[in-house]
Amino acid sequence: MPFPSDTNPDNEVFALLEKERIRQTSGLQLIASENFTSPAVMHATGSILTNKYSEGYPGKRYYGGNVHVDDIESLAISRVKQLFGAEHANVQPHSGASANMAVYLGLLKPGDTILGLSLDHGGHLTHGSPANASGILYNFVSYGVTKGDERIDFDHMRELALQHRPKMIVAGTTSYSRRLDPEPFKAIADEVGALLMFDIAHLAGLVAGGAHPNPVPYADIVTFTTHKTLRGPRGGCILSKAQHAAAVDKAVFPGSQGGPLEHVIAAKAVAFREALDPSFKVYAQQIVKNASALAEALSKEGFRLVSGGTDNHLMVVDLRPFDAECTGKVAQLVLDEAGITLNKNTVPDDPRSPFVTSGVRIGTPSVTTQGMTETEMPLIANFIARALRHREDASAIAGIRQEVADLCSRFPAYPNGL
Ligand code: DSN
Repeated sequence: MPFPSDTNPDNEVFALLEKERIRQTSGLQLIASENFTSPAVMHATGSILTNKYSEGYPGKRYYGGNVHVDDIESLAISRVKQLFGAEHANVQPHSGASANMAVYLGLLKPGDTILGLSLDHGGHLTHGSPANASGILYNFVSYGVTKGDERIDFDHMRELALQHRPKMIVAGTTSYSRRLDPEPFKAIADEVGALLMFDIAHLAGLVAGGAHPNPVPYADIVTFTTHKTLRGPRGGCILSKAQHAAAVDKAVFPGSQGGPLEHVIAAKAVAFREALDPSFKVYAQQIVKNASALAEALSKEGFRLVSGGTDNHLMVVDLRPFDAECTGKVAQLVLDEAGITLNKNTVPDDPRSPFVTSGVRIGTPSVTTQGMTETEMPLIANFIARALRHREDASAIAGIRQEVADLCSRFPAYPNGL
């Protein structure tokens, strides 16, 4: 029986997909949590595995026909364990949020106390935001960054840990530009007898490529997404010490998820193999070099970098010294018009709401995948500065958009097409 789309193609959806392909490849993608994944990863994501149900784990499935699925999931598990040196891996979480919630479910009880970095100082919704299930179900206490150097305030965090005796400490960030050394987190967790969870959603590719310290030897649990610096498909993953393996697996399935997305798990396996390739180390180092160069160039253009700069793939830019009237919301809209995609972001203790903000977050994973280096970063900083200075001038913005497109055409994300 033919599929309806065989004879009546869905031009509506596919025309929109084509527009999105053009948007992604003709503009600068500077969202720190995005990347261009490889054609091989996309191929696996769009593969025949989308047809298959496979609740359970390799060798212990509820449905038949999982012989090849078992091999694929086992491959993903063994590759990711090798990549990070982990004792146990669960590759089924649909996302980073699902991974984090499964960890809390598996290792804690509702109402337990957890320490997490506050959202407006660079943490994540699932690190205890009152708007998120993590903050609704668990007693999160937030630590933050210092007012002076805008780096994690470990003295205050230790005081909070001694005062609240958390069951778990969550280390991990979404908009924090500095190294996250595992040792101080581990020391405080050990002092108060707390479990240590590291959420390296943003940093996974840098850790895999050796450009950032690996928390796996220190932490009870490490969670991450596979689609950011790691450059895989959209999805999540949990690594743990062997002693937590059964609790983690039970919390993912049947605790919080049903059928795993085996097409995405196949794509994760492909991405893990790519990250094991020696060239990935070069890529990870280049992301960091590009971020440093971009931060320096933005400073020269008059922007203030939160914490003064970056050690990783991203920077948070405080727009106020550049132009007190230019909010993050306005900057995001203007830069969109100029073909530069980034996101508004609060700065620490931002007087403006998260819908308006005083800053933007900028990341270099995507432009680095395109092959840009330190040479191109001052150009990008200049596009951003000029667009924001001339934000009322439509022809100036159109001109910058063309310059952006010209730059991107010299660095195609997919030189062999898609
Ligand atoms: N949305 C992700 C980010 O942009 O950092 C976090 O989940």
